[in-house]
Amino acid sequence: MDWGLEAERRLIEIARCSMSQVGVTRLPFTAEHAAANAVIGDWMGQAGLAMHLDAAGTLVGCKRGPAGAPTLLMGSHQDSVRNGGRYDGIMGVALPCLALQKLAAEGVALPYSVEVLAFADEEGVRFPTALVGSRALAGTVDPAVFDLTDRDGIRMGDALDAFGGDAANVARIACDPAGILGFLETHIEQGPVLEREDLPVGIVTSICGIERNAVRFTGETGHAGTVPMPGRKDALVAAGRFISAIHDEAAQNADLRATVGSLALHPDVVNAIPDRVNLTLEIRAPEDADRADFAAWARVEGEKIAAQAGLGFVMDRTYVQEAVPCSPALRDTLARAAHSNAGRAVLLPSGATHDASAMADLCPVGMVFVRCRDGKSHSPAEFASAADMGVAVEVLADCLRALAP
Ligand code: HGY
Ligand code: MN
Ligand code: MN
Repeated sequence: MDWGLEAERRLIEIARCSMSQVGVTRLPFTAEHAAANAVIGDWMGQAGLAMHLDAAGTLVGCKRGPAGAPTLLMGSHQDSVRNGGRYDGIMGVALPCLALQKLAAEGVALPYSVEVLAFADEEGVRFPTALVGSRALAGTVDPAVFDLTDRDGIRMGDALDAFGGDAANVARIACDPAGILGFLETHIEQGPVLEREDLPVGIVTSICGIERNAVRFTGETGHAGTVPMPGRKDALVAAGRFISAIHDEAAQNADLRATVGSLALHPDVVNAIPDRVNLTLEIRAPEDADRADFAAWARVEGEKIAAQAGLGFVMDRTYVQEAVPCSPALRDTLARAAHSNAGRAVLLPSGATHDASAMADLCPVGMVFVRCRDGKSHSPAEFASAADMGVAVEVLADCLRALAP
């Protein structure tokens, strides 16, 4: 079998489980998610895995090893952003299934159990939270998240229960770390490094830390034609100065990313001065200290800009995830497999977050990146080649053979 071509065929097929015609939109606990799980169930069946849906809505494919042997966890998320690509997340479900199918076809019996996990919700697009499936296995889910609602006011707990999960008993699926060998995630790189290195795969060293802040500037509205320019308390002008300062300051640190991804103003009419601006400030960095320092600087800068114009300023952190180092042992095993299949192994940090970020609270984690055309992701233009995915399947298979309990 050409494992890369089969991966491409499978990802084209499952991309049809989408609310959108342009790109992939597959949100958790929806009809599209159910349709995708039917396809994933077929992949798992072909790999000889027994399937079940766990309380957090994760589709679990399991192959038992010798009695008492530990379990290696693999997988990624089935959900996407709106109008996203057909590789982000779901590639990390397809490729482990193919690697296990390949090993079975070669008669390889692994000395440990294996589970492939198709997590329901990593992106946090439908509900304002993320990583519910991986956090459930790590035992770190805050039960309050099940009361969060989507745009239609549907509670995440109700959506999960209606889908076949069991929000009230999610705590029961937390894994015992003693029985887990580790978690291996395969993911499209979503960046330009492997293309620049002209390599099909790379091995991840660490996953960035991330925090999200809700920021508000408060001024005074007034008639656009009668209020003189001097002395205006224009919230949007202050927010604009803040956003420019954020961009210029973040550019001083090559590893740090700061993004104002959403903004809303009030009263948002053509002939009135904005008196309120709400925006989100997301900060990411491989080092948590750099992220914290930048957030502290941003707060002082926002207060200074607001004070200069006599405006109010509020900055509240709404989400934080610490930076996660990958396991050196898993990293080195993956690097050896990458070296033997691609001739060279490049190590790189991940600027995107992943389910591995949450699984690191449970067990050692390792990640394989697959080359991403033009570094484009969270877009219909996202693309990984069949040949590169074929190399990734070989890397996974070699890593599985090399791992010992
Ligand atoms: O935002 C991220 O890094 C991930 O794609 N959820
Ligand atoms: Mn994503
Ligand atoms: Mn992803």
